[in-house]
Amino acid sequence: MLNNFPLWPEQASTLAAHVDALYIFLLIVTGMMALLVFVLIIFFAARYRHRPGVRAEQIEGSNALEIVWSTIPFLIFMVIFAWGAVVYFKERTPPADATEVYVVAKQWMWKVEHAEGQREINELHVPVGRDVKLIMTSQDVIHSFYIPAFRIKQDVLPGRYTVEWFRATKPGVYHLFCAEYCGTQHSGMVGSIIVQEPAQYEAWMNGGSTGPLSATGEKIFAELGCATCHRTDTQGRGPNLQGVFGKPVQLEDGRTVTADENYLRECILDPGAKRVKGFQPIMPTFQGLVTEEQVNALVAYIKSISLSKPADGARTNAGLAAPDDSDRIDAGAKIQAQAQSNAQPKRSQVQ
Ligand SMILES: [Cu+2]
Repeated sequence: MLNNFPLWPEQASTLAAHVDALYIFLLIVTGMMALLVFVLIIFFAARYRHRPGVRAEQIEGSNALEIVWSTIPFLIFMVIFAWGAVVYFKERTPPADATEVYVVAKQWMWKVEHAEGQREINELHVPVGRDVKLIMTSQDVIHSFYIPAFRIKQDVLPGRYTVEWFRATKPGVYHLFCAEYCGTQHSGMVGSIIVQEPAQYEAWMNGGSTGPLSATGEKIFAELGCATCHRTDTQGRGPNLQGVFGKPVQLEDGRTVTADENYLRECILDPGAKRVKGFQPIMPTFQGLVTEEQVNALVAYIKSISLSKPADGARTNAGLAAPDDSDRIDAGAKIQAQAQSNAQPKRSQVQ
């Protein structure tokens, strides 16, 4: 009987139990408070009811009572706050080694692309027991990627990436909903999360792929001519992109930003916004020239040339961060010097 009348969705991710525990705690606390209020209303109504010949008398306040009924709720609220913060940070912090999947939302479908190149629409295949990080954007309006059984939901915005992650704990097929009203067919913007045993998943993954997303990105990088400026030596007119991902980048305006997915994306679509120190504003925007999927592929490619050896990742990050940056800045200075020295002979030739 109770199986046919579930109170909440199945718990199918490592986060689900944490969210449910907090939710049940909130239900118990608020339920007990509501009960207390109702009991006191009935008790006081009976105890202090109007009686013939008895007059109401003024009751002075009680400091002890006020301290008690302020302190206890305060402590309960602080427990809710701290517990909620712990669950929130768990949900908001994808593990560093999570498998990355790109999601593009549009009216009214979900387009999914795996790092290995597999593409899906309104479906997402994932293996059980592996951390999966979704890097999501929208090509039109705001959507929201909601998997009730995993207890995760994240808005998907046009013009930037948002991220959510999960680790599925049970094979099965779970609902995917758009949870942000996004137009007439919003209610039809649904899909399935298909959680498979690792062997099954590998078999699915090996069928009909178009090649790794990063290889697609490399092809686009070449086709768009990016490589003519973003050279892998120090002679390029644009920054060398090898090893850039995840590192701090010094900007022309003095700020330092981290080269994450959103930064790379912004550099492709609005190159002037956060220009790297030492480089000229010569890069054209690719806004309107590349699709969201192509931007994802380019970002995946730039990441792949930064993180090619995950095993050495920590050492590379620590050891090369500073030299990389200074190389890039040196390169910029060299280019400026070159530009000046190039300009000189040209002028003399003209004369
Ligand atoms: Cu939607």
